[in-house]
Amino acid sequence: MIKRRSLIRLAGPLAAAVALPRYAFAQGAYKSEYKMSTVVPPAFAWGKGGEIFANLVRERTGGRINIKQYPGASLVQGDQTRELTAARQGVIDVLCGAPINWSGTARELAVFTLPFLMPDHKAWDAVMNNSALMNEYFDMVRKAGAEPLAVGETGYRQISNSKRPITRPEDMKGLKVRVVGSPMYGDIMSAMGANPTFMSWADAQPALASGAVDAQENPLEVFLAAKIHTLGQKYVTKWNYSNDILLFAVPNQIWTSWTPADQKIVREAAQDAARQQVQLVRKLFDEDAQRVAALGVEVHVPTPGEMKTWQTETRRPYARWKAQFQPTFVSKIEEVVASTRKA
Ligand code: X2X
Repeated sequence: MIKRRSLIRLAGPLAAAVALPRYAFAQGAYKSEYKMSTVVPPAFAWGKGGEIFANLVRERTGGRINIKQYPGASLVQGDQTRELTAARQGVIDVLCGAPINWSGTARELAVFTLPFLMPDHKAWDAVMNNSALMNEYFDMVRKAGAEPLAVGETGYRQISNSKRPITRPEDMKGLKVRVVGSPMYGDIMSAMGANPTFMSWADAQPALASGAVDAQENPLEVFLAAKIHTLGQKYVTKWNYSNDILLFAVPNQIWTSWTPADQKIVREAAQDAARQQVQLVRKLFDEDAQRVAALGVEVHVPTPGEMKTWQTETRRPYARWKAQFQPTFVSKIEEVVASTRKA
């Protein structure tokens, strides 16, 4: 098959030369289906964000842009760390994911997950609503090969385990903790004396069930939706140590194939979906400790003193990873967060 898209790419400069609107050519390139990857399905708030987005786009384009959701990162055989690479290669057409998963491909995009960087939603909102900051971040996304459309929230990540309540750093010693494919999360767990093991979300659940690992960290809405308590996880500590954005983005080669009018529709749909998704996550966050406790899980909410200890424990990996991301950008985030502490 002759690649229609490569013909169109050739036609692009020609079209510009004869002053024809480029989209007259691009329009022919529309696919019958745009494949969107999400790690979790719509039963989870962040999978739901993807579903809302796809539905809005379908409605508002009259079906011209038909986004189909593939949960379980199934387009990359469950290996969520390959999502961004697959998007660059044309295997994934739409991203609705947590950049922490793409640390191996575009490390700097995971900057928001630095430990205890944004201690609460007040800090989080101040950062996300700071347009200068977010424009700078969006430029990093563009450099990584995708057009950023909107950001939602995957949620504050909490530790759970099968062995004992975690209230002090000593309690972490020797615990085998499953983490996602982010070396930073591995460093954080090692700094606390635990033994991190990297595995995908698909592999994590059997590993918890068999006892191959003792612990995991995820937002409690994920803990609830995936029924992690049935996998022997009896203790939860709600320490809000890290929170990632949910990034809605479209790889450049797909983005530029759409008309400006459709780009606008898609961007607005992503923004609307992100807003709804954040509302969902926040509502769940407010109730999650109670709901998890109702399942017979022991939930510990750290005291302010305990929170200070956790922050001290993660100071070293924080400094190391701040240097690995873009340190000046991190400093700007820190300033915005600090301004919310005074108010
Ligand atoms: O794999 C995980 O832990 C999950 C679902 O939270 C992510 O995709 C980062």
